[in-house]
Amino acid sequence: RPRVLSGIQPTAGSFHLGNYLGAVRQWVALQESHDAFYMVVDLHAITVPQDPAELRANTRLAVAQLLAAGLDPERCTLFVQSHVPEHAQLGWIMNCLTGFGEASRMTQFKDKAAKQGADRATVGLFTYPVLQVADILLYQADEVPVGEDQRQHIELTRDLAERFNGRFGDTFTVPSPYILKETAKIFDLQDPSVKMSKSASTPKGLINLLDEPKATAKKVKSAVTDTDTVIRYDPEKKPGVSNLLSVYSVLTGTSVEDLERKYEGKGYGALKTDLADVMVEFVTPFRTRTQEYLDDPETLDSILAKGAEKARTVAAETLARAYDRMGLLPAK
Ligand code: AQP
Repeated sequence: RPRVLSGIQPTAGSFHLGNYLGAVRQWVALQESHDAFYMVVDLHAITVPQDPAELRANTRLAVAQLLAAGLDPERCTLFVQSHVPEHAQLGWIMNCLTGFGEASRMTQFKDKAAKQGADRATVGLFTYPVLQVADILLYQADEVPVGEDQRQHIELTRDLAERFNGRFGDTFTVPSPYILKETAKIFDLQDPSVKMSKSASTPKGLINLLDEPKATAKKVKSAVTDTDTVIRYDPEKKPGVSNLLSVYSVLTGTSVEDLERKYEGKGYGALKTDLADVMVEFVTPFRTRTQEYLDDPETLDSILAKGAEKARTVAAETLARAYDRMGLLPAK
């Protein structure tokens, strides 16, 4: 079985629709066909200021949401990044192979640093893409299911894997991104020229899966479209409508062409009302299931303990090989 690995940050509390459609949904599907490793990346969450109690609560909440979304601990390895110390250890090795200029070109860092302000952005934020490289290479992942915004980081991962292999001998699998075209980038409902994002979206443009379903329906109904009236998929000319069609299509398993036919001659209001219903039907049981997992912290912790143990077995073996290849003297 080919191996997949991916992670999600516990920063925001609720996952948003972009996280779910761009990444988590694929994770659920891939656990059937792949040897799957999925983690909550708490070490990435501390690259920006955070509150300790909130981080702890949000880490559990992220795990509960992953289970509610359909991850099955019998079919995948689900763990918390900081429970596997090899991430930080291989992260350092990768830092030592990354050029300063190379790291400076990461657009996500530039965006996030700009938001923090130049003086407040940390070195951790600067090197977080390199930690992500280590996250992936530790598990010898073949594929990495992510949204489009992560493509540059997967490219960096490939470059560093090849660099290490070239210098020290074959050690790491060179991974490929697994990005589905339809859901690669879900856009802000109020500004369909930018991606839906926890930090950049306006509250009205961001669908948090754990929000009150009624509030979610309202956001869908007030999504920005255009002054035309035709319901047609055309991301260039009609980004708002196209975004709604993509979401609708994926959540219901109906092709975009079928949706275009269904709404021929109908107005945007009809599309939005129906999509609002689809969203409510999706988020209502998701919220209930998330709460059920949160109410049972012992089960959650035992899932994470087993996950960390399985993850460490693989990670420790890779790290030992990398240390050895680089010439670090083994401890006796
Ligand atoms: N709008 C999106 N469309 C498709 N995929 C998306 N992802 C995020 N936003 C979209 C994917 O979700 C996964 C987990 O993301 P993360 O935990 O790394 O969070 P993030 O990417 O930092 O999420 P945000 O909301 O985009 O945060 P900020 O505002 O901090 O930049 C990833 O696979 C990501 O591609």
